[in-house]
Amino acid sequence: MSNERCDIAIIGAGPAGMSAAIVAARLGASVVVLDEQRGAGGQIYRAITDAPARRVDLLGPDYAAGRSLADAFAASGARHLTNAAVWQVTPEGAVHYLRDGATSTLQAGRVVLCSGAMERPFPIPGWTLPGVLTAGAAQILLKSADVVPAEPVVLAGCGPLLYLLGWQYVRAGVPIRALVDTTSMEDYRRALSHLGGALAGWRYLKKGLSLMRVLKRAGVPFHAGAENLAAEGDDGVEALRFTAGGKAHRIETSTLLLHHGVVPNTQFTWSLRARHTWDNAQLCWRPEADAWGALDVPGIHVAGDGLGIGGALAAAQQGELAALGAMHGLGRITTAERDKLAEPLRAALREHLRIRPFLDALYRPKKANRIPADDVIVCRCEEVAAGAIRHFVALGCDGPNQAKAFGRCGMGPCQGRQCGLTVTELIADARGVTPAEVGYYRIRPPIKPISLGELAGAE
Ligand SMILES: Cc1cc2nc3c(=O)[nH]c(=O)nc-3n(C[C@H](O)[C@@H](O)[C@H](O)COP(=O)(O)OP(=O)(O)OC[C@H]3O[C@@H](n4cnc5c(N)ncnc54)[C@H](O)[C@@H]3O)c2cc1C
Repeated sequence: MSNERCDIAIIGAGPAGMSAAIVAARLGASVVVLDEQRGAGGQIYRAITDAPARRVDLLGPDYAAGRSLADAFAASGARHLTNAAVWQVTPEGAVHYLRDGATSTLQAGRVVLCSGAMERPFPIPGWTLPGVLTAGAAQILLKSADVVPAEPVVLAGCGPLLYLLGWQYVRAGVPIRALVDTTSMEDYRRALSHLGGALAGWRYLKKGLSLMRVLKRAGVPFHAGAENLAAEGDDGVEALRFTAGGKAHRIETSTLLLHHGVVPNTQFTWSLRARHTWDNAQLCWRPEADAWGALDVPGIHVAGDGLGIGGALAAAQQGELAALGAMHGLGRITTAERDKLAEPLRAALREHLRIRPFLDALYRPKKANRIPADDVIVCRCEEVAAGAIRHFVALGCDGPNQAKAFGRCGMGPCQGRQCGLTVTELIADARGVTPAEVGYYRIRPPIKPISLGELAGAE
């Protein structure tokens, strides 16, 4: 097994990881950035370095803005290991990864986890039918391969990414049969109490409103306040059923794209046994970290959406702050240097985060779309339905780890990545306690699927 060494290993080449690498390399560190994607960019700027001009234009200015960051990253001197799926990070700073079918290890003085966000599970009846995807998955196909659905699609749920994809589809000429929005009057009322923050972050607000205007102008049918969502079909999705404005609706489609927000990808931080908090505003777990993104596991930092959802610009500031923290931890910059460099970053970070309470309140996913009815599959790998988990609770199952023992829930190849949040909330609801009391899966490596053959063939 190769044992390459570096000062700082960064997992993820999104805005947080690229920004962290640029700062650390500029300050003289040897930096290695590992990412399973074939190019830099992360989720927001996916495939930016080889996207043709036509696609960059179609995806819009926020996507195009990633080019200068990716160029600065490429020129930074940091080493970028593409197609490198990291399957374990240890508290001692060993980073194990799989690349071209072989495993290797990198030993780092400090590790900065910038592994970003993932889409929140949206477990409604029929969500496992072929033809039901997440909006993010559909956007990945568009960003990385120019692939879009040929048949009219239905977009359902809420949140900026759903409307952004709708906007991008309109520009790409993809027919949208309907946008079914779950945001209700109650959500608008709740969000109003955070209007101050929204006005301070008016640029984000303006951007969101202009996306909606384009969708409206394009004549996309819009259903507000949708409830009781269910995908219908036998071998594949045929229609979305829902109620809105007191009426039942059924819209036929062979492609249903669901989305109600993104949540931090906490698999690494859980596997490192870092402390986590249940965030009641964003309804998800977030790792506890100090102002430099340092976890309570010495030598490990976290930055970007993996720390809590703040968006790409906030992620970039957090990446830079984590790099300063890591360089200080390695004794490469003084406390005074670190604090001086951090000052403008903190001010910019505060600005970017001002809109969050408004967005979190407005797009708070509905309980019915997070905690499903008994017949809905929760753990897709092992096909465990919500009713089975409620039955486990009735038999004395306290939390996600016991659910594994009771019925293999969360035991499949994704190791609970897809079902973890739903299982926590479902058990909390069934027991009448808080998600914090229920806890999460005890995550163990491999974080990414790896075969025994690949493991045995380790260099
Ligand atoms: C599917 C999806 C699409 C999104 N699209 C947009 C968008 O178009 N516009 C927008 O404003 N926001 C978008 N977001 C939100 C997005 O998360 C941004 O806020 C921003 O990209 C966060 O930056 P980041 O650096 O924290 O993480 P990310 O940009 O998510 O980067 C994380 C990187 O870590 C890598 N990674 C994760 N785990 C591993 C591992 N085990 N091994 C190796 N590499 C790993 C990933 O490949 C990824 O490149 C999207 C989110 C998702 C989940």
